[in-house]
Amino acid sequence: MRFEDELKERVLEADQAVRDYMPAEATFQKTVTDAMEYTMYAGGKRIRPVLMKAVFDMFGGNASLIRPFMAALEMIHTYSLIHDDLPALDNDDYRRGRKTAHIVYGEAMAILAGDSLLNYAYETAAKSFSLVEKAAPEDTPGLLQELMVRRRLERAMKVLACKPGIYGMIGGQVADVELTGTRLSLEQITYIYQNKTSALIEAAMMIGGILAGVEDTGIEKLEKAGYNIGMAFQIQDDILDETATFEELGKPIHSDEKNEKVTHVTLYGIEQSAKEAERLSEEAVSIVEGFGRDSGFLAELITWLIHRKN
Ligand code: GRG
Repeated sequence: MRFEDELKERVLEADQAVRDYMPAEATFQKTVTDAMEYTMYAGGKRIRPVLMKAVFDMFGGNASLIRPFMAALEMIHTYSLIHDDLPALDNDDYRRGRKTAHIVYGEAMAILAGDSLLNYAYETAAKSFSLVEKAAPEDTPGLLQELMVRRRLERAMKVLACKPGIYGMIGGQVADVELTGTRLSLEQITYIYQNKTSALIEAAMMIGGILAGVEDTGIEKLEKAGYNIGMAFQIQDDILDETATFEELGKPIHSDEKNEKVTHVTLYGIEQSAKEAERLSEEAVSIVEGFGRDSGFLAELITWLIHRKN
């Protein structure tokens, strides 16, 4: 299948996992579930769950246990975007081609919608435990196998809890906020990108591998590949902020300049930054190819990410 067609199919698959696990009912909390859906269904690229599933498939994972994790990671990512756009942070009016959640629902509801997505992500991932007995027969032929699957779920939960936290995405965001307006060093930029952006991509790669039964040294390699992909992804994000149009991005351009943010592009210029994104991305491709599995789609996806236009 052509890469573009497979990507479309896989984005639909990720989107369906998200839709299947979003809250189905609401009474007095309906405004907040509306605000959650408003941003969730605004047309994000679904890169993180697509990466997770691509790794899982590469290692021959074959159970539905991954679907709650795909949905959960996209919920965490979407919460971070809603909060990132708030007046106290980037104060952006547009995201994913639409007015941001706080513009439409007000600041209080946007804060609560972000909080709700974060909590609901863990409610969702925890549902995977009740799927163990219903999982594909080859995953549960006996008690020992069932214990092994539960152990994988526990490890995946741990990654899902740590990577978005203070030693991951939040840590990066704290440094980003505190250092805004200062002349950043490469070390500071690397810390911010590694945590703010790579942490969730590392989580996607690691959870895909853990649920497919990859051993510890393999998970370390997947984490490293996720680091590289995230760094390259963020550098491309910086480049697009300078070179793309509002229509392409679905959000304001030159927002880094507006927010006085020093980026990789500020330090090195577009050409050098593009070269660095390419280097990081090529290294990630060679890590996934090194597993000796059918890495065709995953390798093309990693390369596509640094040539994307939004
Ligand atoms: C808890 C107050 C509070 C804030 C958390 C952690 C955080 C805010 C924000 C980080 C969010 C951020 C802007 C990360 C940068 C990563 C990045 C380039 C995100 C955009 O990801 P895409 O391009 O977005 O995958 P789509 O819309 O396609 O899903």
